[in-house]
Amino acid sequence: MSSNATQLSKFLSFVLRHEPHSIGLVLDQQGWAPIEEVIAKGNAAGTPFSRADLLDVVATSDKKRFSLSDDGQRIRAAQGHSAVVDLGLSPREPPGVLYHGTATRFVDAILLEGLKPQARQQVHLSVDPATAHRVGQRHGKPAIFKVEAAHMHSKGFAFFIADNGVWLTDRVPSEFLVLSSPSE
Ligand code: HQG
Repeated sequence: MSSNATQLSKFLSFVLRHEPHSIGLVLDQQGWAPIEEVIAKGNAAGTPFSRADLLDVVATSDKKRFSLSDDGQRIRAAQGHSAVVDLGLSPREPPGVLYHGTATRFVDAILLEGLKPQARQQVHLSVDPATAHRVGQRHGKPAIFKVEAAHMHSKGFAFFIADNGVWLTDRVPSEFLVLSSPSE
């Protein structure tokens, strides 16, 4: 991704996940916004980009961060929201184990309190430890938790899969967490 595309991706993440009002945008209940409106309001707010630029970011996003509606008229962030949205995802049976990457400085608190969504709407979980490692690195020295997802599911916790394959759940109590050893 070019540096311009990276900047546009960050801008779109900011408005579609966190602060749509910062450019006068209103997301619908499921987090969608009309593409034309995102372009017009983004440009008016000082971030110049075209429809082609936006579609390029959607197509090349390494984590498939953005989804287009079936009619191609609307865009939303696949996950990561702090804005209150209901993505309308159906509960799904998770794999036996999922992974959560964090930073070592959060480990003690997580072992005590479990995983909480913090500023986001849900806890984000990865299907493999390598992805969790990359997520954790964003915060500092990475630490990886195994999440006993199937066990949680059997106890009635709901899991969802975002459009880009990231698993979501409301919280993970610490009894379902196992800290991975660094060699794993
Ligand atoms: C931690 C990125 C202390 C949690 C990624 C994490 C993901 C606690 C941090 C998506 C805690 C929140 C989300 C507790 C959780 N005490 N710390 N009880 N419970 N935490 O960024 O999962 O690149 O909101 O471990 O790839 O890191 O932006 O969540 O370290 O999919 O597209 O609190 O964002 O995608 O951090 O990342 P975040 P996350 P993008």
